[in-house]
Amino acid sequence: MLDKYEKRALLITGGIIMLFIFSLLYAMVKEKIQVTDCLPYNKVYTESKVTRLDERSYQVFAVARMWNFEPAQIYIPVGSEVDFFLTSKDVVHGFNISDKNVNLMAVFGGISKTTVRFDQPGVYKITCHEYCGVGHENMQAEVIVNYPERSYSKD
Ligand SMILES: [Cu+2]
Repeated sequence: MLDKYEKRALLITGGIIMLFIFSLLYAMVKEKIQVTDCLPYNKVYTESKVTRLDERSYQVFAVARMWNFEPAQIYIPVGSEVDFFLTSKDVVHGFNISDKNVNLMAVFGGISKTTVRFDQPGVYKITCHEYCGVGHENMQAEVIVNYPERSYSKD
C-alpha cells in the first residue's frame, strides 16, 4: 500500500512528464519546430567540411573540439537552407546559433543534425554553451551570410 505522500509525488511526477511530452508534440506539430535528429556515428565524416548541394542548399559538417569549432567561418549566400551536422572529438560541447532557434549538443560518438534557413544577410555567431574547460569562453564560429565579393565553395 502506497503512502499518501508517495502517491502524491508519483502523480505530480507523472503530470510533469505528460506536460513535457505534450509540449514537445505541440512544438513539433503546431509550431512546426524541428526537433534535432541524433544520427548514429558511422564515420560519415571525421574532418569538417562545407558541401554545396545547389545554389541555395548547403551541408555543413561541423566538428567541435577543445576549444574551437571547425569550420570557424561558414560563407553562404542569402536565402540558403543549411543542414548542420555536428559531432565532437572529445567532450560534450554546445552549438548555439545566434538569432536562430538552434541549440545543439556536440557529443563524441554521435551526430546531431538540424536544418536552418538564412533569409537575412549578416554574421551569425555560433557559441559553445556547454562548459567544456578553460578555453570554453573563446569557443566560437560564425555563419557569414552574403559576405560581399566572396566566391562560395563549389564542391
Ligand atoms: Cu564550451
